[in-house]
Amino acid sequence: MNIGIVCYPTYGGSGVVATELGKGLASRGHKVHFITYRQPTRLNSFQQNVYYHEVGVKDYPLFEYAPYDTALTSKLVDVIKHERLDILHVHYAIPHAAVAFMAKQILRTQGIEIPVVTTLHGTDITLVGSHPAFAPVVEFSINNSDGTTAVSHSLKKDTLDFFKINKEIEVIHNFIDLSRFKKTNKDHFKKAIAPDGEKILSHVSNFRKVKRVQDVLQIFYKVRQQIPAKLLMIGDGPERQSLEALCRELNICGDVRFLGKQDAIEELLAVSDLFIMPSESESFGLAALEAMACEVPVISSNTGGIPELNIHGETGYLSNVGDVDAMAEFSINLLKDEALHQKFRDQAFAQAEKFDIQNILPKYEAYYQSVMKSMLV
Ligand code: GMT
Repeated sequence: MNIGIVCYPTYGGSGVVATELGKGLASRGHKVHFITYRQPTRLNSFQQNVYYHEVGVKDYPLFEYAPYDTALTSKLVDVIKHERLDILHVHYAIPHAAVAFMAKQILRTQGIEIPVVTTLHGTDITLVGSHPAFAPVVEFSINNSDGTTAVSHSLKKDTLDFFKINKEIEVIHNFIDLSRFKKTNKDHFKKAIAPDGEKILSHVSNFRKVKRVQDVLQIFYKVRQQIPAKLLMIGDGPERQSLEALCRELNICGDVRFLGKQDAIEELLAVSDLFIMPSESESFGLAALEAMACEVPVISSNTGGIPELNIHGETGYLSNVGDVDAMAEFSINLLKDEALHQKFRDQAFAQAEKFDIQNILPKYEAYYQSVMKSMLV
C-alpha cells in the first residue's frame, strides 16, 4: 500500500505511535509518506520506503495566527494526488481529522477518492476535544472519517459517551518495539546514578498538569524516607519549574535528577526499579508500556486505559488518582521484597509482549484493507 501519515512531530505519545507505525509498515514493504511541519522526532535515520513531506506555512503580516490547517490541507492534496496514495491515516483528531476531510472534498472535485482513517489518542477527546472550542468539529470529523480507531477501550467509551458518533470505532492498542525496548546490562550507568545501590524510580512525560508530576515527587519523598532511592525525571514541560520548587521544599533535590528530553529512554529504563505514572487522565500510557518492556513494574493511577495495560498485583499496582499514600506504600512493599519485585519484573515483561509491534502491525493493515474495501461498495 501507499500510505500517508499525518501526526504531530513532537515528543508526545501520538507522534511516537504514528512514527513507529509508519516505520513498521515501511519495513513490511509499504511505501509510507509522513506529512508534518517538522521531521518527527523518531524519524531520524534513513529507511527504505519512508518519505517525508514538510508542511511550510506562509507568513503574512495580516495573520496573527499562521493558517497551518490551510497549509496542511494544500500539502495533503498535493501529496495524495502526485504520490498516488491509497489511504491517509491521521493521528490526533485536532486539527488533522478536519483537515483530512477538507482535503478529501477538494480531491473529490478532481475525481480522486482517498480513504481517511483517524486515530484518536486521548487528549484530543478527553481534555482538548471535548472543549466547546473544538467539540463540534471533532464530532463532525470523526463521523466523516472512513474509519476511526482508538488506542484503548476506555478511550472508545469516552468518545461514545461524549460525542454523538454514528460510526464504529475500532480499538487498536499502542504497541512496542521489543528489539529496542528491552532490559540490557547497564551496570556502569546504574553505578553512576546510584553509587550506593539505591533503588531507582523513574518517570517519563511531557510534564503537563494531566500527568500529576507533583505526585511523583510526593511518592518519591515517602519512599525515600524508608528506602535509599534516586528519582529520574525524564522529559520536560510546563510544570518543570514548580517541580523544582517542590524538590527544594521537600529537601530531596540531591536525589532527584531532571534529565530533560532524552532519546535513549530504554537505557534509563534499563537501570530503573520502578516506573511511576500517577496521571489524572491517560488513554493508554505508552510510557508505562515502554517501562514494562524493560522489565520495570509500574505504580500508576487507575484512570482511563491504564488498567488495560498495568495489571494490579501482577505487573504493578493501581491506585485512585491522587492517592499518593497508597502509591508510596505499594512502591515500598515491592522494593523491600526482592523475590516479589523480580516476579513483577517478569510479569511486566510478559504483559508487554502482548503489545509487540509485530502483533499490532497486521491489525492496522487489515483495518486499512477493510476501510478501502468498504469504499468500493
Ligand atoms: O500524554 C501524552 O504524553 C501525549 C499524548 C499525545 O497525544 O501525544 O499521549 C496520548 O497518546 C498516547 C499514544 O496513543 C497514549 O499512550 C497516552 O496515554 C495519551 N495521553 C493521554 O491520554 C493523557
